[in-house]
Amino acid sequence: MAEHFHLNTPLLESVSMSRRAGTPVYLKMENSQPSGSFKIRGIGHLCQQLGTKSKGVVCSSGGNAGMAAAYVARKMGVPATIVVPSSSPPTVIQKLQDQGAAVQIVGKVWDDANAEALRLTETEGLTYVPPFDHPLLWQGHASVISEVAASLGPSGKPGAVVLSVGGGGLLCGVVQGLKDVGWTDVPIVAMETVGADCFNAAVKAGRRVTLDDITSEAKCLGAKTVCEQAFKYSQCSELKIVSELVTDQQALHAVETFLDEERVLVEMACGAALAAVYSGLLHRLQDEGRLPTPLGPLLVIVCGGSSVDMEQLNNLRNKLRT
Ligand code: PLV
Repeated sequence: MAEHFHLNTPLLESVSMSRRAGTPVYLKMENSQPSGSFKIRGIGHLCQQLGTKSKGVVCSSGGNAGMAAAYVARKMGVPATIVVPSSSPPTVIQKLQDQGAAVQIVGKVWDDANAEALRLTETEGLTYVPPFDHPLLWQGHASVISEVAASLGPSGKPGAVVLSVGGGGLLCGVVQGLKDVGWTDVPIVAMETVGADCFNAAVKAGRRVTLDDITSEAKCLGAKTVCEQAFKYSQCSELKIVSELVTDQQALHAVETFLDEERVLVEMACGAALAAVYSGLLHRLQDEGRLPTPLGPLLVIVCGGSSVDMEQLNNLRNKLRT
């Protein structure tokens, strides 16, 4: 069996984003993972630790965790059941089936699908693969930072890391990675969209809160409650985590600009992070003294995502531009 399932992804310097940000911008291209997103790092690691003798895995997902679980299960020769909410576009369901997974569509948002996955764990004896809330996932995701450290070399420490937050698994993994390489003083800009903002809501309330609904089109950020570890990190004085929101329009604009300038199509979930650069948010954070000026090289985790194609992009344009 392969040592791990993920790839060491390219770290690209973006000239056009650097010009906008006023500092070198490095893109960690997680869109080029075999499953289309960073999720394979954590899920590959978790499945290797838990799933080898499993009679099957079950994963609840907004789409991308499911893609990673289906890919890994196929490689391990283990059956996979992926439970997705009805918000998942048909293209994702098709891609999951192409990976050999059995797909169940349950409920309106990820939380509903997750309840069904947990039920199947009990009734069918399947191994539960959580999409964001497990220490083994975070340990797997942490490799994204050790790769960056290896690529940038000893003098290449980032000035800040920009990433997207759904349930908080990527955030926890990046914090873990920063700890592993001794970069805990590097600020993290944690991006969400308005309407898929469970981390921002928790930071504002000073406690974890459960959103009433997911109203953003960034469905893969659509967990109603952030995981406890992500909230704990937000309260930790040794870390600097800046939680920020963009609108769906700003996230879509970022997806379109990224496609134009970098020739790569990513999901709205990823557009949220890219919008930190394209919307001018970083400059505002610097003006407010919440990020240093000058800022060192900016590391943007291009988390990727498979829930997008030209048709989906056109649908989003029509929906968000009316
Ligand atoms: N998506 C999860 C959770 O959905 C999933 O099941 O696929 N960027 C992309 C492209 C993602 O797919 C996700 C999570 C994130 C960012 C956020 O990662 P997280 O959940 O670890 O904070 C409900």
